[in-house]
Amino acid sequence: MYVSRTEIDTARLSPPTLCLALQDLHERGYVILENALPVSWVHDMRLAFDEALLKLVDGKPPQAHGGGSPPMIPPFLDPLIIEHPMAVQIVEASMGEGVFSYLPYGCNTAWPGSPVQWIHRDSKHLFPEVPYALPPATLVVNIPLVDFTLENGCTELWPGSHLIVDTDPDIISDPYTRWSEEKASLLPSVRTVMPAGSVVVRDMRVLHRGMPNRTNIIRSMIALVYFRRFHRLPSDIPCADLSGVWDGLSERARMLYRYSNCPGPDRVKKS
Ligand SMILES: O=C(O)CCC(=O)C(=O)O
Repeated sequence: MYVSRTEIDTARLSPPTLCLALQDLHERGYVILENALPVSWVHDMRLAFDEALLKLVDGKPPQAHGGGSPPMIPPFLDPLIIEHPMAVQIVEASMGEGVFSYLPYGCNTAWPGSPVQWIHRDSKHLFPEVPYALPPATLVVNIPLVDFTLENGCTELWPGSHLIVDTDPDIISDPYTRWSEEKASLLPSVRTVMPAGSVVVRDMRVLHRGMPNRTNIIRSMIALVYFRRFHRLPSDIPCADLSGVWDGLSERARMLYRYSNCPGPDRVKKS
């Protein structure tokens, strides 16, 4: 969707644009903000990523899809990547404040010569046992660093497929079975033809696949995963500092109480 000059300059979507973005995200399963990032920024970032990605494969590009992470140093920690204001605005409007992510983020890379991927979901339904789709619990933000075209393998998506529920948990638990191929065959798909520097927010349950890159350029796309807050403890629960006793707890206790033991910003009490 189109983002106005004013929205880009103020780094904030207007209420009507945000409303349309959320409608796309919830109905189609993704929203694309075209040209959200400055052309010169994208150009420089692409060069830095190409260099970092090539280092990860020792200068020998595999003819495959890859998911390497760049080192978490400048320029890869640029706020326009790790906290893109309009992406975060959409993510928070959809999943609530207090969403969280992790570093390093990834970079979906269709190396020249890469083949077609399996159709898959990146996340399951949070409650696969209920016969209806709930709002998203995980969203991915993608930033293509090159123009995405049919020739260089722009991603194929099945709009609306995040809403498909399947009451057989054995089938839905494996995204790489024929289940996804069969479901996708019932729906029309789209290709994400879009300019470099667009910002995509996608429900991770949407069926999708990487497509063949028939060019000699590296088709790179930044990928950051955001989680809904309820995967963590509510921030207003007072927690004991367990650092002195942590090592003496069982593995199961450490797993059960893993968020109690990190007195980071997430544990700061709300004033
Ligand atoms: O690189 C692509 O086009 C698709 C990436 C992908 O399959 C994924 O994000 O899970």
